[in-house]
Amino acid sequence: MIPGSSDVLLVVDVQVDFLPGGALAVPDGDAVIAPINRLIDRFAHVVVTQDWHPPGHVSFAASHPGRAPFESVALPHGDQVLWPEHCVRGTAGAALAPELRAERAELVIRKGHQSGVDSYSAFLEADRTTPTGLAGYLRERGFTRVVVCGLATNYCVGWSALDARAAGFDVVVVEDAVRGIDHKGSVARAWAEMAAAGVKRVTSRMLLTDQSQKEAPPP
Ligand code: VGL
Ligand code: ZN
Repeated sequence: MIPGSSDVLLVVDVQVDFLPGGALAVPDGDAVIAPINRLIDRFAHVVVTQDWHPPGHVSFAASHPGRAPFESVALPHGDQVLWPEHCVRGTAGAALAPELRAERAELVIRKGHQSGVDSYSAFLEADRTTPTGLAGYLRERGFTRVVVCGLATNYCVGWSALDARAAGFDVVVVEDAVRGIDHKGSVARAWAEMAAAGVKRVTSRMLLTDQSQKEAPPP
């Protein structure tokens, strides 16, 4: 499982607003930072995403008079969960977590930047037709395996993993380097959907320790 030159680490939305104290805090969200930093040290190639919304974005409950966060609304392209205002482009909350070793990222991809369309996925916007360009970038760079970590398991991580699979990549999600926004078993459902699509689930230890050494016969 040791990362090689055709592997890319995809670090999803490790941003101030998704950490404890943030506008849309993921419970225990800051716990992903230490394992992700260890992974960043081991990968030759790192891509980072940022949820990056304009003010008044369609995913904000405040943009829909009379609606509250965590309700859903029907949009022309499908149902949209409404969120507290978060990750407004250029604000402190939209910044990457300061402790994240993001300087190693070769690409930062921003998503959800159209005012009328959300994008949980790093690959395809919520209209399910507008690409972000990430699949083409990864293909052109010759990457074949995408290792996904970050926030939140059942939204941006899960959708990105499924879309990476659909785009033809081998996909691995690092279970101790993700956290979810659990709601009536939705994190477990996200893991089941990923497994059904052929997404592999590993621990960061499996990527950081050379398994071949363990299997070697004792001297
Ligand atoms: C996310 C909800 C709204 C995420 C982004 O990063 O998982 N969740 N916007
Ligand atoms: Zn968002």
